[in-house]
Amino acid sequence: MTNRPGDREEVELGVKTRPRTQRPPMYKVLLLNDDFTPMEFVVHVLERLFSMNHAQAIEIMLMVHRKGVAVVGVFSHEIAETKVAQVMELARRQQHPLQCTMEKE
Ligand code: TYC
Repeated sequence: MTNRPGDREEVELGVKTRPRTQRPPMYKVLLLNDDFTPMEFVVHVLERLFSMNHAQAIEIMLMVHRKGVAVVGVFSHEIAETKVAQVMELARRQQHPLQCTMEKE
């Protein structure tokens, strides 16, 4: 027979235990606009580090250029940190002031 609320067994066992699967928090990687980094360099970064095709990379670069910021990907904490570091390193090497950050989704 099935238990009804208030039945002895359910009272003893307590509220139904639902197994919870823990999903790791995800992090947005954000690219910030500035007045100096060349558009072609930003497109190159998006293609190389964020696996975008040329058309997608241009579209996202222009979104950053117009709006000031855009999400360029969502990753686990470790991958997001690596992406941010890679963007900053490529920019630093070319002496561009491009900024990239991450935030919890
Ligand atoms: N605003 C830059 C320019 O006019 C282009 C640019 C786009 C820079 C996106 C940074 O994240 C950026 N050359």
